Amino acid sequence: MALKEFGWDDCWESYRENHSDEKIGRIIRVERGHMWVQTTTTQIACMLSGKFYHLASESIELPTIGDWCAMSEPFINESNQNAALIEELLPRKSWISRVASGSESKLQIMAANVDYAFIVSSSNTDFSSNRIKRYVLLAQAGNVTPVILLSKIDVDPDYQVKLAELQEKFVDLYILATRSDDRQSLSPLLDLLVPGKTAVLLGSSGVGKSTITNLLLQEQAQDTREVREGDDKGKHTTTNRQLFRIPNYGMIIDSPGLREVQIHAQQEDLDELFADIVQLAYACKFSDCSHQNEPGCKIIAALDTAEIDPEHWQEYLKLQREIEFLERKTDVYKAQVEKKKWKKISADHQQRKKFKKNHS
Ligand SMILES: Nc1nc2c(ncn2[C@@H]2O[C@H](COP(=O)(O)OP(=O)(O)OP(=O)(O)O)[C@@H](O)[C@H]2O)c(=O)[nH]1
Ligand SMILES: [Mg+2]
Ligand SMILES: [Zn+2]
Repeated sequence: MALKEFGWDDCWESYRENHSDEKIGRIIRVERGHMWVQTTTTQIACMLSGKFYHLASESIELPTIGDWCAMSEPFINESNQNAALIEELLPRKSWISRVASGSESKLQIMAANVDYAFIVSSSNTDFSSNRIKRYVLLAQAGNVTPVILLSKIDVDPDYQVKLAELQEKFVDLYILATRSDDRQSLSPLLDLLVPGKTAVLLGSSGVGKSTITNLLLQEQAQDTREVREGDDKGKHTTTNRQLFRIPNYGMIIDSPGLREVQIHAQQEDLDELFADIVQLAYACKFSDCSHQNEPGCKIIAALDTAEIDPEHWQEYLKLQREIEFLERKTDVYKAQVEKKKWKKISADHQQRKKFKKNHS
């Protein structure tokens, strides 16, 4: 099988000079720390080489689903399987990040080298276009094209209202209403998923990500489970991350549902949630007021007269610190990616110069 069928792109071509084809592969399954890599000839169980061990478990430098990597010579592991070590992580062209669980301030890469994020939200009482907005921003921040899927429309007679709201809010985005009893409702996704393209399914537990995976693959590849009665919450049925190739089309990654806290907020969301504070701050005497001790500060005044609740204000400050931290982290990561690209480009340039010199 050719690497291109798994999404290999010319941007990584220079790595093929350093590693033979059979030692390059894409991570297609991640389950409780175990990984499987697809190469041109086989799927192989992989462990991380020592150089990754000093990294913390939430590090963005750890290989993840969708990553391209270079491996060691294969060997036989303790369960008598063919195995290899992942020795090098190839630069990512795109990514989906989240806030690592149990931490407010660490970024983790959930999926790499994806072209589309299929943001799934079911058409029920839990529907929230603000949550969808967060996912959209998350995808765009990682160079991924967001596509919105309004799922389970068969159980919502009013789904057209939600669809209209989405179309109005996300004018430039592709939005699709889907139902699991009609596979045709998903066929526009296949038009996007031409061979070589990869999409990742994102959304809360129970919205139907694995159901969509199975419908696209036309087989029962992933388990699906009833949602909880009463509040429509899913049961975190999917626990692994897996990349599937759709025969004659591109690839789809199914992953566990995300908890809301793990989608990091952006400044705009904050402003929407704390419109009262934003409005007051706008009226402060100095436009760069820090709301600590400046004269003419409307926030201090409002706190004094209890017009705003101190807890509300503290919550705002806390979220703002968090957002600033995450934005800095994301910027650092982006800069690293750019630098790597730049290094590679200049290395290519040097090589070409050398080649010219030797052959002229
Ligand atoms: N009526 C209806 N039910 C659906 C639809 N899509 C999925 N379901 C049901 O919703 C439940 C949850 O679907 P899953 O595909 O397991 O959801 P998931 O997003 O993969 O959930 P996690 O793996 O927990 O993240 C299952 O019982 C599905 O049969 C739909 O379009 N209509
Ligand atoms: Mg699932
Ligand atoms: Zn102020």
